[in-house]
Amino acid sequence: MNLDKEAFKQAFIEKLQTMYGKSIEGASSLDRYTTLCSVVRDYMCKKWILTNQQYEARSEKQIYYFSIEFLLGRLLSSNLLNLNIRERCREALGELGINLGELENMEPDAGLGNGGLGRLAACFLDSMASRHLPGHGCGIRYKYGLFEQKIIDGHQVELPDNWLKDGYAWEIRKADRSVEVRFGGQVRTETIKGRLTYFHENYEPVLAVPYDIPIAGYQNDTVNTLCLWSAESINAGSDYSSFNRGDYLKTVEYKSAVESISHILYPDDRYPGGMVLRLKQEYFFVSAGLQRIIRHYKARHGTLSDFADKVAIHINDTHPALAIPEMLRILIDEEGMDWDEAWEITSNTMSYTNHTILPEALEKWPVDMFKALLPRIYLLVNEINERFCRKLWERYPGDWSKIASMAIISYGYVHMAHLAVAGSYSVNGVAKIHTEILKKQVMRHFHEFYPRKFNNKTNGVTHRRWLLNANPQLAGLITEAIGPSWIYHPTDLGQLQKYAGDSLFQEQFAGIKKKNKEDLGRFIREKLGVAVDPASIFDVQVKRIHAYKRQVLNVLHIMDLYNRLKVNPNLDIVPRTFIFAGKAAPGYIYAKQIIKLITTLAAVVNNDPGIGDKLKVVFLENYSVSLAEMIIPAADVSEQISAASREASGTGNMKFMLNGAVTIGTLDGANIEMRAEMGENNIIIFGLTADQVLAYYQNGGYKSQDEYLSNPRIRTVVDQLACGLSAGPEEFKDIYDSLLYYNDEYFVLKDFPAYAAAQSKVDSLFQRRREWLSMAISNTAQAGRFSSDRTISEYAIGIWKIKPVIIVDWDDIDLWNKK
Ligand code: 26V
Repeated sequence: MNLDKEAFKQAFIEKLQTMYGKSIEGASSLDRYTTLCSVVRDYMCKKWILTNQQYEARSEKQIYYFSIEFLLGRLLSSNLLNLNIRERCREALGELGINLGELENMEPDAGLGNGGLGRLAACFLDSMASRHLPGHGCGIRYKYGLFEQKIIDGHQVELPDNWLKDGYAWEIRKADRSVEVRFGGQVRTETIKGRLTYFHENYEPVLAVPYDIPIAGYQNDTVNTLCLWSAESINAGSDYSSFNRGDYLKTVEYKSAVESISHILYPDDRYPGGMVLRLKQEYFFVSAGLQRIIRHYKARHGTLSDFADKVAIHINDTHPALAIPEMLRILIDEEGMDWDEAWEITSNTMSYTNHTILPEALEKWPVDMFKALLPRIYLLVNEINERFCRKLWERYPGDWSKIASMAIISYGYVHMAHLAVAGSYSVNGVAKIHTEILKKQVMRHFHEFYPRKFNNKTNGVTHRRWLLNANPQLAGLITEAIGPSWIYHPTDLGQLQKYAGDSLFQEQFAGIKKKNKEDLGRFIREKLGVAVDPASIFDVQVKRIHAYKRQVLNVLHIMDLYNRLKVNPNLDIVPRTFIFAGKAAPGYIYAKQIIKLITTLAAVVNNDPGIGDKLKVVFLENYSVSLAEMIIPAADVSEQISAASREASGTGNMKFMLNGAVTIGTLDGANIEMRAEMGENNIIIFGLTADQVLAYYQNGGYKSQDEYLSNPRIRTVVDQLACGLSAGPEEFKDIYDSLLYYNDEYFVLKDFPAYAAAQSKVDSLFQRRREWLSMAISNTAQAGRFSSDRTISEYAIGIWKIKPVIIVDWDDIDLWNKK
């Protein structure tokens, strides 16, 4: 399809007529937005079909990325960019009297993720398509994404995120590709022709309906697929015994129980023990995804014996680890393979990424619950476990404690990480230090047993969304200076390094930062009624609210700064605007207290006439991908201050670096590799190292009261948590107690002096304007390694063994020839 400006206008007008029976004048903004998406989707569809045809025809290996979260954010703007029709579209709409930016802002965020893990999956989809890789996503089409956060009287209040209420323009329901997923019931065995055969009976069937979303690569004709599954009840009248036919109420109850599977995304929470629905979700999408992939493969190839040479399946954290026993089930029960062959194919297909070492986040399921919900899968996990433990016994005869610590089923639980390691050919961490901690500590026994499975793949982010799209002016300046090659080869950003000290370039860079800060400043004023000064340092910490990420350390430092300003109003500091955003899991009381602490501090500081413009604190509600796209380009300082060893990688840190913010951070996660790229003069590092933190953990922690008693600045701010800032001693009790009475698990007080010193360094560096700008430019210049294009190429070569498949759209080439 040739989509020049006139053709676009025509298509838009016709679409509006056929979809809504309206003219442009009579159409609402929502009508116009939906129409635009529909025109863009039509344009993608041809390339989508072409991509699938060419993948089939060339029979190259494909990869399916299984993830319980895909945090896509908005797609209109990135689709226009990737399809290279943005300017045409803007002009055409302009001639019709329609503003493109306004329509872009109509799009709801697809917030189908909690944070880093889900956003990483979305960046990977963009990079796979942009690097010509035949790679697709498989997940759940949650009716409600992560809750919408409102701040009311300083507290977080959660509202349902009804993102589908006006329909979703990018998805296509493929009802004919639906499959059945089975829960509960019993397993009966029978020996048929000498073979033990398993029959799953009296189960509850659930219909899994796929919704496909096209994922366009950057200006390259590739359109991959993200398949999200929705749970529906199978029509009444079909034959299953637990369904009480003719009973209307039971039918309705059953229907809503089934649909609840894809109803809502679970927030990262301290799992209060087994949640059946979550386990159902995990099995639901994995089973549906595998059935679709295997069915399609069999239809094309007739046999599954070469499956692992043609298909790779990636398990994003342990949530999809049931893909391992589910694939065995399909191969053994449905395809009649024997165990050894099925195991060989399965374990050569699956690879697994670990995303956290926090012990409370490692998934395990009570055996009784698992067995009742997934009786056949349980038997298979049991068999995997027995065979695995037998091998361990051969290697470590008599070492029961080691074997028990590695078993897949032990002490009444199914351990999902153990299952994932045993059933995959590759296990990777997400930053060098994280992988080392996995190998040497958390999974040391597994590493000893399977040394060659373990490898590192440092995370990345798509520089197209996070720089080209989110910060178009900076992208323009960069292209003016070094040409556009960085868009395809992000390490070419390194050519900017020679401009780091160039005063003309510095001023242009500073001008863009200023403008982004003004835009964000206006937004803050509109939302919160707080006036912030764009000349002040914009110091930003935006991410999930978690104890280990240490928003509390940031807050205590602001309190300390405030106290010092009260004592000495002439204290020589650069005015600062501290910006926070992030959601707390609804059941995580401590994290909710942090939010209340920030908003309480903001009310005190922002309304103190003695402080004036020197200090401002803002908490922006409902952090999301689209809010991040506005905040990050406006940041001067990026706070990456997790307790060392606790943040597996971080990816926000990379987005800030790309946009020329200077990081104040610990030697944790990818911060370490960022420092290695840009050099230690361009990042401000403080605090305990991971080795020090881990050594403290091994010796039962440190005595936080010593810090409290010996440092008067610490004492003052901690006391203020109990009285002074709070409405009463109960208000911030969990935070206060964690610091003083529960031994400060995340070393907030221990790192406080180093952090305060690092913050003064930020202050003095910012005053040396040229030096600061050189640091900021060096950050952007050295950020290329943190593009997810690099990451995804490493996965493709090192793990999946897949090759790029260049999609050719002959029509485009004909058009080109005619030009
Ligand atoms: C889950 C939970 C659940 C229980 C309560 C505590 C807790 C803490 C963290 C998590 C997150 C688990 C998985 C995750 O999102 N990890 C993040 O993955 C990112 C992408 O690899 C990485 O950059 C982040 O450092 C890592 O935290």
